[in-house]
Amino acid sequence: MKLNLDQLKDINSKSLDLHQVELDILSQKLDKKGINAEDIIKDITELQVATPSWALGTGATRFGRFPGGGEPATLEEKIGDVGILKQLCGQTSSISLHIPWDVPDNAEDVKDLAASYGLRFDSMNSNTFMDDPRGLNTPKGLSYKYGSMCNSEEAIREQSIQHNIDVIEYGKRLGSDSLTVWLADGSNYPGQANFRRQFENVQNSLREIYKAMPEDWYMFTEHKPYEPNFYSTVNNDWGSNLLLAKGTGERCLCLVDLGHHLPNTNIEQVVSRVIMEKRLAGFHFNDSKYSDDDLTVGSLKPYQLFLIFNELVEYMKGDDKQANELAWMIDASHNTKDPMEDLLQSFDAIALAYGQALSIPRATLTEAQMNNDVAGGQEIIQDAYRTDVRPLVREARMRQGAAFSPLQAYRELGVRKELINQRGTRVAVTGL
Ligand code: LRH
Ligand code: MN
Ligand code: MN
Repeated sequence: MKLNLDQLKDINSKSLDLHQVELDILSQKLDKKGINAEDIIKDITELQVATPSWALGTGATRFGRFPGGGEPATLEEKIGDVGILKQLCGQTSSISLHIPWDVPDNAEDVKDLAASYGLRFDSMNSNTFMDDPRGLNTPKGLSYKYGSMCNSEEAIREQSIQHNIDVIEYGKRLGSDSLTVWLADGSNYPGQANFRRQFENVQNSLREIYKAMPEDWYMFTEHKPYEPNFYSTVNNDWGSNLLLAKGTGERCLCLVDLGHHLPNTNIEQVVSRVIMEKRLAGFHFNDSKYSDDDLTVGSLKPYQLFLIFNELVEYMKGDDKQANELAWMIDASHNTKDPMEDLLQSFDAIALAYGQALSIPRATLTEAQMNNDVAGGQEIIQDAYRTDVRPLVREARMRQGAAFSPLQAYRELGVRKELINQRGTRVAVTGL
């Protein structure tokens, strides 16, 4: 299903006059702070965030699942859904796959189909945290019950290395250029495993996979302190992640998933440290209250998201070219929302946080910091956070032919209803 662009234009035109007034006022306000609204609009347009293929169907908790209708059942349909999201918000132009949840057997056709929607393939995710019932991630038929790369059994370690190499092969055919490795490896009880031995096994396995990557590929390692192992995980925090990345190779970088931190962790500071070490890969955006809740981006801690973008903007506006290569992705899962609506809200939250961070007068902030003006520094940051940058986000969308308010347009155009008409009330197959 492709949306009719004229319809989007018609919907926008209803609020065009008011938008223009709001944009003018905001541009003047920013101008007073020495900030050019046009620059922010351009930057917002350029920030493209990948959609994960597993977020297009209704998620679940371990207690149940409440799927809606019209969900995509095949990779082709998932690509179609991302195409719709792109048309609506203009903020996503790539899709990230999890093998074996979405296996592109016909990679060339799938690549062409994606290209017809203006989409490419983002980072490839391997999966050694479950045993696929079809055996698609267990080439030797062995179980990952006690871990994959950390496993005490060499054959299982070899199997997980092979699975990752298989994922790289799929990715090569799809035109991807990175592999994301998140490991569930760890232990559930003290005494179950030796921390050091597990870490060394993982480190050695990552090195083997790294050797199998094409020379222009990157490996992203993703840390997480708990779940599904609840006593220890091997790649538990940013420090371990950094050790693994450095021990693996130059093109191994650290991915930050916003839900993968212990309560009250200062994530923006973690981001700053990893940037300092030139090892930031990018993000899995989501939000959480308690743990890895995978809730809609910016739904609970929008200020934290803004502060993270504050660090990122400083990095992106600096001299390091690597900052232009960051991998942006949403990693959310929705049990009680239409997944497409949730994704649209997530894209919106990202654009707003980015726009707000871009509206911080950096030189003035540095001056306050250098003068130990504590209250002054806080004022500058909070003034930017309290600035309503929605007119800039709307303008960025309009210039791309997308909708002022993607969620509203999605509803007005009856997209879900149309998808239910086409696909029926069946539900998507995802691994979550
Ligand atoms: C692990 C994780 C990781 C997986 C995804 C499904 O919690 O964040 O990125 O690939 O969830
Ligand atoms: Mn993640
Ligand atoms: Mn997660």
